[in-house]
Amino acid sequence: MNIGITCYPVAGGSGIVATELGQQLAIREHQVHFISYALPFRLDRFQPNLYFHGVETTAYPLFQHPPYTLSLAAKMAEVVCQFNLDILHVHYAVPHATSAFLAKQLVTCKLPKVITTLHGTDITLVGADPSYYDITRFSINASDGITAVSHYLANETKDTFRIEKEIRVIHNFIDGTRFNTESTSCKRRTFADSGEFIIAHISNFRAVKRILDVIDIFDRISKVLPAKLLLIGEGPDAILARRQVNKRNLNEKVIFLGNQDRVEAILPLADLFLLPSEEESFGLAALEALACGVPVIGTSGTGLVEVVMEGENGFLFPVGETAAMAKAGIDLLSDAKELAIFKENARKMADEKFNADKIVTEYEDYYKQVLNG
Ligand code: GMT
Repeated sequence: MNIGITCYPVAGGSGIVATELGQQLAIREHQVHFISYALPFRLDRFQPNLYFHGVETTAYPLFQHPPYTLSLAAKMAEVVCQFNLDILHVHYAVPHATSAFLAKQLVTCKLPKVITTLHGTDITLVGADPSYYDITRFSINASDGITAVSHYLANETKDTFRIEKEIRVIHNFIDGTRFNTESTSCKRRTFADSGEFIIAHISNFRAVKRILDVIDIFDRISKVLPAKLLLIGEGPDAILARRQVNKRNLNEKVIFLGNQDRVEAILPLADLFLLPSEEESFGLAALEALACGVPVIGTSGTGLVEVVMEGENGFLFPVGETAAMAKAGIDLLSDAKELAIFKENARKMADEKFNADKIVTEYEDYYKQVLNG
């Protein structure tokens, strides 16, 4: 198939899933065309069957913000006809599904099928904002196919946007050749002294990730057990995190690593991963941790329930229950036998349920269904 993929090119779950899907589809000999304003994060090496088309926007004194949605639609239409695309697969509804709808009105060649993959905040935060609600609902409904990364998100979308069409659930996936218990050449001593546990968190440091909860959980754990906290990622709340670390005198114990494009080189060193988000449609970062053999503590009532198996490879608690999260972390880290079982379960489950082969086949099958529909 000839497939166009649009995503946000920056570090973040939706862009990572889109990029890795494109790379896997190219391995399966589909022709994959990325259309975005910059080369996606993790699309960092040449690969046969994979192409990138940059979207240019023009500044003009009248524009407070150049209208990217329009430039993207025009570029999509151009690439559709030039490369005979069968499918335009857009990741993150706002504004990509709208651009794809516009592109379909523009093309003068064979019409592509538009598939929109919903990732999370495009529904729960941005799309639900009154200023975007109607256009997001319209654009989702106008898509030929809709997928969501969890049952939790599919249900949220149906409830919030009153969508009656089928929303196919296709979970996030993991390339086990990259993310595994041996995917690092780093030594534990790079970050921690002998006898210290390593606890990790990865996110875009937005409010939804509740970074202060991450620090509070770690603070409680580190009062009982020797431990270091690795904070990976950047974002608006990084400054809050630094202030909180200072305030709690945790400077010696917390290491800010910023954005990292090879998190698989760090994750296998960790003993525990924290993701106490307010909302999490799936939790790709948690899956990456599990694949590297790291148990997860996160929030219940989110899509994490589809990733973390309570009492087997992690624990989930209601949002904000940091004392209970810390206690679960302390109990697990204090029991070497149990911790080893959780680590093994984590790796095994990630590999069995969310391996790239299985999930990419689900996308391929869905493409075929939409093309024939
Ligand atoms: O986690 C983020 O805020 C980034 C966001 C994105 O769209 O880039 O991630 C969302 O998509 C990921 C990939 O499908 C999911 O695994 C994350 O759970 C989801 N984030 C939220 O729902 C907060």
